[in-house]
Amino acid sequence: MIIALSGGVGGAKLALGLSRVMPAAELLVVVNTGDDFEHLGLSISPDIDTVAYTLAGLANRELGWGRHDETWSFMATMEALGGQTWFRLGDRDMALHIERTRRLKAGETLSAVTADLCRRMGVGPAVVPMTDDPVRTRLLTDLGWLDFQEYFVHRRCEPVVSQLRFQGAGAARPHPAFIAALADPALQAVVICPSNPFISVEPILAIPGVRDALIGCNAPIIAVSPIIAGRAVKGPTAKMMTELGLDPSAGTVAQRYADLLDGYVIDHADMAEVVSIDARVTLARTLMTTIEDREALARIVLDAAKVLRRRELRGLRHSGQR
Ligand code: FO1
Repeated sequence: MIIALSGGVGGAKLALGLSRVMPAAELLVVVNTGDDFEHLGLSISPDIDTVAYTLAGLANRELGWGRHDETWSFMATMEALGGQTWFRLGDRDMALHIERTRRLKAGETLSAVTADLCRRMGVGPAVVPMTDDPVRTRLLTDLGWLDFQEYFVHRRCEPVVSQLRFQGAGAARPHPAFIAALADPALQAVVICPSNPFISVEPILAIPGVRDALIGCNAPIIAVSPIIAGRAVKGPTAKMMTELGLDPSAGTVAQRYADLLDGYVIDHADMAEVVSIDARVTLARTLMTTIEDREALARIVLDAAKVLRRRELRGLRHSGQR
């Protein structure tokens, strides 16, 4: 059993790589829901959809979100009618949002709807939201507090960020399948995917009980850096780090995960950071352009986890050696 913590496009890429190099039934993808929002009367869960479409082979590879077989008549007509079109919703994608909204309104949980829709789309691994309770990432910027998609899409990550809040996280209960998997003796690794630490991973860690369950689990926790040579592969990670007064580096991300990490995979370009990272570091090509890159990085992560487990079994970890 492998658990992957995922958010955003980078997370989905590695989740796909993992799903192709191990038995899909042994992979549990726990997804950030802090990006979720209500828009045009629809309940939208972008990170769940990005993972689901990616694992189903339906994702738009250029955009990283939405579907590849998409048409845009609904958006064009919304434009003509003066409706909101800043958040692009394709015609096929709309079916998912409308059907999920209907089922949530009928009282189903987000995880129950997600599991069924993933099954219908042919997704192999289990995909669960970090919680079935509402959590919403909000950002304090030079324009005041913004909801996540308002910041990320509508304002294209341009506002200057000084604080983040995960509204509702304190009252949220981690998804039971997530907590059960962490307590499962068959757990072999927890992989923190190369997602933005602030907006994709920390909302998951902010849910009461998650950090303790991670620290208490008997498998190595290994993260992949979302930063290569001081730059984010995609999205506002580096910009956010600078605005939050942090050095935009692979090492800074490791510090954010500090007490959780046993292993950390960084790009060859960041070799100089190895000395500053308090985890067992593996150097790799972490830029995932092709499907082979996704699979290769996934294999490296799983191999690094095996080494960490062997060393732990030999008790080296208790002797303080890495
Ligand atoms: N991201 C954009 O930058 N522009 C969009 O218009 C957009 C639409 C969209 C629709 C459905 C969906 O599932 C995701 C969508 N995203 C869009 C991506 C989304 O905002 C981000 O992927 C996450 O919220 C952050 O990782």
